[in-house]
Order: sequence, then structure tokens, then C-alpha cells
Amino acid sequence: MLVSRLHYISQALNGYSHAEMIERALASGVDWVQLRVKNEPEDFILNQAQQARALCSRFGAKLIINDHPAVAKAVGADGVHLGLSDISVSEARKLLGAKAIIGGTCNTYEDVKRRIAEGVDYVGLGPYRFTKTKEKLSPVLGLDGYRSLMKFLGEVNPQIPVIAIGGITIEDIHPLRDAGVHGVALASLINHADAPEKVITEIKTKL
Ligand code: TZP
Ligand code: MG
Repeated sequence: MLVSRLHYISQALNGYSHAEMIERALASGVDWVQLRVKNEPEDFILNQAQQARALCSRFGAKLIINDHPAVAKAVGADGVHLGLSDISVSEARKLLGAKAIIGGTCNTYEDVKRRIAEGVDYVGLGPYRFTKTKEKLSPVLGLDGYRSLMKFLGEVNPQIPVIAIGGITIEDIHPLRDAGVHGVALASLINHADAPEKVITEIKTKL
């Protein structure tokens, strides 16, 4: 399975729903969507996920659901992204099947070791910088943190794609790529862009 180098993370913004923002990102060129809905009831998330599923199918994009494997199963999503306090990778695999894409968040050496041992398909490593998008943010890693964790990861499993996350801007992409990451996950940069297509094209070129 090929993990995209650009993961779009949804946000509801300026009166637009997650599904509406996802449609805007898809129309602007993303091919990998993570539906990330916080602090809402599961039936609300299910509704957004159903819309996201239809949109991603129409645009030929992958759909990953953050935090909610049951929602991922119900809508036939391509996979889930699991935080450190969500259900385990093996439980998610049991529920979603062998072909499901399972990503896992990492912030420390311990997390990296755990996620690799659990058999994730990609590692979401972060945060790179401070960001207001996530509550209870783990310690910021910065470029030095990435360099040392990437070195460690290369020794443990050089195969696993690493997706950088957290406050990433266009200027961060080359240094992150040089540190060895496979790609980036972006919320604000795409969601707040006046011309998302231009931003997405530029990111893809840099990656
Ligand atoms: N996990 C670590 S940072 C973050 C998540 C979900 C938020 C990324 O969003 P942004 O707006 O690109 O900083
Ligand atoms: Mg989570």
C-alpha cells in the first residue's frame, strides 16, 4: 500500500462543515484525507464520515478516520489514525481487516518502538512546531527532535513511512524531507489558504 506524501486533515471553519472543507481540499488536489472531528457525538462524526466517504470515492482519494475505528468500519473508510490513548493497532486491525491502513501518532522513542512493534502502516510524528489546532499538544520536537527520532527509526525499521505533523508551513518541507520524512500532514496551511490549489501544488512540488 502506497502512503501519500500529503495528508490533508479536516477542520470545520468559517461556518463550513468538515465535509465541505474536505470537498474544497479534494477539488484543490489532495488524494489523502483524514477526517478529524473532536468534541462531537459519534452520530455527528458518522454523518460527516458518510459524506467524506462519498467525496473521497468521487475524487479517488483515501479516507482515514481519526480516533473512531467503528465509524471507519461503518462507512467503509480506508483506515484509521490512532492516538496513543485510542484502541490498540491490533484491535483496530481485528475490526477493520488486514487491508485497512492504520497510522499511529508518535512523539517519543518509546512511542516509535511501540508503534513499530504494533505493526502500523505509517507513523505520524509530531508536533514539529507549536500549533493551536490540537489541544493537549505533546512536546514540540523541532528539527533536532526529528533528526534524532528519524535516525532511531531508521535503525528500528527504515521501511516505515513517517508523516510529519504540527504547525508545518511551506518553508518547513525541504528541511523535513532532508531529515528523512516521507511526507507531511497539514490542517491550517490548507484550511486557511485563500488559494488552496496553489498551496497544494507548491507542497507537492517540494515533496
Ligand atoms: N497532531 C499533532 S499536531 C496536530 C495534530 C492533529 C495538528 C496539525 O494541524 P496544523 O494546523 O497543521 O498544525
Ligand atoms: Mg486520537
